[in-house]
Amino acid sequence: MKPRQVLPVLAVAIALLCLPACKREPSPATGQVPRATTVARGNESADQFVARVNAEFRNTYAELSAAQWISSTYISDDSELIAAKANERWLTQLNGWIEQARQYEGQPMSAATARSIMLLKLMTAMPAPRDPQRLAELTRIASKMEGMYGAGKYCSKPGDATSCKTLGDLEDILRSNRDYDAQLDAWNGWHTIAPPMRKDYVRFVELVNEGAKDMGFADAGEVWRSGYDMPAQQIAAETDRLWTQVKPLYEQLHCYARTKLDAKYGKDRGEVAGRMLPAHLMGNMWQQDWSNLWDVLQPYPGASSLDITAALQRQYQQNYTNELATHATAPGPADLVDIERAAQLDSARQMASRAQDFYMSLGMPKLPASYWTRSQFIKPRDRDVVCHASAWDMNMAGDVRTKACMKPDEENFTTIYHELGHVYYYMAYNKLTPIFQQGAHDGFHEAIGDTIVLSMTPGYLQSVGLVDAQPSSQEALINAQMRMALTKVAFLPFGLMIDRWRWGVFDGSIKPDAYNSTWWSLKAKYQGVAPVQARGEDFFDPGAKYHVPGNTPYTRYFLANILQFQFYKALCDASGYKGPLYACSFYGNKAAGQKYEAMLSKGASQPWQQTLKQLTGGETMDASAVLEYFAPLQDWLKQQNEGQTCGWDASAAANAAVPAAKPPVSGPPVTPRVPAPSLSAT
Ligand code: X8Z
Ligand code: ZN
Repeated sequence: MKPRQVLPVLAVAIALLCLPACKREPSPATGQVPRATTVARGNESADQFVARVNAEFRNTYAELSAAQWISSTYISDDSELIAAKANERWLTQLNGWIEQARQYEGQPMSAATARSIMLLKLMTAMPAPRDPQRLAELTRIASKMEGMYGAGKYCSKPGDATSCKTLGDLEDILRSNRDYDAQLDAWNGWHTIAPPMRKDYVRFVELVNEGAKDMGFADAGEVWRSGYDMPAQQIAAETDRLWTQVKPLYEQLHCYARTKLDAKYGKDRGEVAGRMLPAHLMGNMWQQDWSNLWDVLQPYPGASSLDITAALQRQYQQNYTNELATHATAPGPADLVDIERAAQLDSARQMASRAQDFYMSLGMPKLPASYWTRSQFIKPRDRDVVCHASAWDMNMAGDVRTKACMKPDEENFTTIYHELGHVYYYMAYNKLTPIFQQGAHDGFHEAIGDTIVLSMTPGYLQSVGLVDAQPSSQEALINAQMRMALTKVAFLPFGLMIDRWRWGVFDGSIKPDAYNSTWWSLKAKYQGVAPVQARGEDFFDPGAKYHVPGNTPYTRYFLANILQFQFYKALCDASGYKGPLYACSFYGNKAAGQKYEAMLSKGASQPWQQTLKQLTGGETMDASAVLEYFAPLQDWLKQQNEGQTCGWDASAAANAAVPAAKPPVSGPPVTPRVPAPSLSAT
């Protein structure tokens, strides 16, 4: 349910497919939170049953969202407990509905009712055991792992809190420090947060598998694969097919990046055994987005300037100056901290506002006033929070929010466009019955905002004052294409490998004693990246990626990275655009906006194939629009790579990673947990 899937956080517990929430309504007679004990009514028809489930769902949703929001934006033992309990009630209630639905198998019912019953079983990414003790254990572990990730810190001097760095601090190093050892220390440091989760994760897998079996699935991975309006086994083949389409493009990009890293660091350090890319040198903790390596990988320095980060930082400086000017007297040190934070918040809101402007230019509504007051835009300074960006529908009735720890840089800028895609989806389908308040499939949800990001062409960026007028040269085109490819193409194999790992973990083909080595074998196979030092089973590197402890399925992002090009092409067509695909921006085009809104408002009320057809004319996910978009870059990369042996030998690093190595001793954060907020403090 939701708190919508988009939100990872909640997803933890809640469902995976997002559900929307409803407005907070008075609970049943006592006015207390319902105890998830909904009972089947003897003579209820299937249609009546679904109507009741929708009403009950709406009734309990807001409480669950609120508990999850608090635990993500105020990590403490108490908020963790409250979230686990709320989730326990929700999953108990969901199990009850699923059980009650069995009586309608094979009975006549409307198509909408049949679809609703089918979706019920897929409503959570965390299928819970029927056994109440084990269900409660599951929700406790889920909340705990999410809290561990959110509060994770690397303390280079154990016991000295001043030496501790958050994920954001460590990502800053990977983003902008090109020193080999500094990057390695940041990368190793973040990965120290995960080994303490390993035991919990093993138990978590046992418990969700039990829940899946209770529902009649083989394992939790099968539940995840069943959400695509096709037989579960077919989605693996579909993703393989799509990957085969785009793999040659990725291999060319990989080859080019390796040449550049060799030139920068020397062949002995710019690559690792098997001609793979060193995990800590890609500008990103998980090597899923290489755009931070722009300084190393930019094809034609000086041919055009697409330095959006620099422009955002200039805006931030201006905000700082403005905030400073509001002080009549000379500010003291505490004032300066306040001023800095006020300027950060100004920048974050400006970025969100710029994103809103794009959606509004398509004819979509303004975000509600509560969005601006209730969202978390920047990292609070007094407590741990889950910084991983997410979008929330708190009540299925207009209380929509984003939660992020924004900084003024390009990645955060595009991320807020992504998050607002979720938010506009919520708002568009809020009028549907609660069970249908989900994406057509989860990849659709992830693709909405990214489609807008594809429309952020150099021309658009110039029109909003973020870059200067762009020359229309071949060099400028290749620069623009490379900028997009470092995000979109680099991501593809990562988008695939995470669930290749989890599907194997859930079906038992990857056993706990091979969690880490298999993780790296898959990283090698799909991404062609490898660690520079052995990562044995003392590590738990999957736990260092949010979606693993957060239990958010990941195939959605792979599918989204393909689908968004299909959506983009369809919207460009709808806008009447005629030129090459990569140059299209449908900013300001109401015809495109109407078509998009029509798709969003369908939610999950019909099979996604139908929804896709209404937008694009086709019923199949297909990567040819990706290839069409990047055709100039692919030609250019082939020329650049001429004479190189492209590709890599994945077995080389898998072997290298086998010997166990001791993790560094830095240990979990030494900072104590903050106390829970006082109830009267709101
Ligand atoms: O998790 C996200 C979003 C929230 S749905 C920030 N993304 C994936 C990730 O960060 O790993 C967007 C891109 C892929
Ligand atoms: Zn998302």
